Amino acid sequence: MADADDRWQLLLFPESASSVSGQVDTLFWAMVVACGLVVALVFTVLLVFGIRYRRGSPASRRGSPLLYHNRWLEIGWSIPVLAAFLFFFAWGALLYVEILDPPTPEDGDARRVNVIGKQWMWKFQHPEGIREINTLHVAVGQTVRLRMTSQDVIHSFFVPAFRIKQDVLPQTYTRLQFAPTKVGRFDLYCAEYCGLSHSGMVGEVVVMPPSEFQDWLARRDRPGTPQQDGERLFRQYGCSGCHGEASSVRAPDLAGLYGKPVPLESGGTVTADAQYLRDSIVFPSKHVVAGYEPIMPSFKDQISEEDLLKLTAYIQSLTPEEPDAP
Ligand code: HEC
Ligand SMILES: [Cu+2]
Repeated sequence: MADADDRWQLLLFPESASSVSGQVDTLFWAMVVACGLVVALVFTVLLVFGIRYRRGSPASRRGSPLLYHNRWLEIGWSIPVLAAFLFFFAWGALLYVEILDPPTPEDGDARRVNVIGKQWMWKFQHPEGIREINTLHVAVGQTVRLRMTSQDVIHSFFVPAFRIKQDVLPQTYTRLQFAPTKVGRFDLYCAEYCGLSHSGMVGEVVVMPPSEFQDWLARRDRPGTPQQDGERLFRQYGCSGCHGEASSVRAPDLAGLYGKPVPLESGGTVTADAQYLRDSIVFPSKHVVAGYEPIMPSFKDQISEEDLLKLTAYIQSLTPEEPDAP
């Protein structure tokens, strides 16, 4: 019976277990209170007038002239309402930016975990190379940065206890980060209807004390870090044939590229973030680097999402000490 009670508690109001969940809850309750006040006002007036002017009541219905328009009354109710909405908008926007803001060095080292959603599971790869399906192990207090993409349709990564949710899209890298503040197991859902077994696309985030997490890491096989695998793939797919130092083809040097602005042949510049690197491989003609011929072949449908994430991680690692851009 206790279990059933816990379940209800969880569904109605999940516990608060990340560095931002308290702030999200404060905003939520402030909105509930604001809406509650409006409801109370409307129903009080409704009730008072309903009773006062009920059929047969002796209350006077004449005396004051009929009022069709009163400018001050209209300004008086529209401006405060506008101000209230803008207040909640600003509060929500600031909090949203804070949740997505990259962690600063004071936050300590963030762990980069790659996430791939597919019908109907979550696949994770840790920076050490360890893979997991539907379960993500992390250490309490450490910021975790997810780089997420989908292998098929749109999914959404949702951990109610952390108050974080982000769409996971095909052909696109989205990101999400969190710093868990409590040890425990927390539900992970797909929050975007994604086909027949959408409701089965669930998992959990297991938050461990740091020392236990280190033990957990140590017990796992390490098939190779994403960077190491990416370096191998870079040769395997023939990228090094053009981008390598010994190449006779004129192709840009990828060292030092990540996070920098890239001038384009079409004019303008783009920042070489993870999404740009992915696009460069899958849709090379989308952004042609200024001063180069568009000779790079498209690798669309030839490289799996896992391998694209590894190639991206490898190219990213060619830029040392770059602040952890998206
Ligand atoms: C046939 C030669 C060739 C091959 C093979 C090739 N590239 Fe390229 N690549 C180019 C050229 C030329 C450009 C610059 C023109 C452009 O942007 O399309 C380029 C651009 C890029 C860029 C953007 C560089 C910048 O400075 O902004 C990235 C990233 C990249 N390639 C990665 C790869 C990866 C990863 C592979 C292997 C999967 C690969 N390339 C295979 C020739 C090649
Ligand atoms: Cu899904």
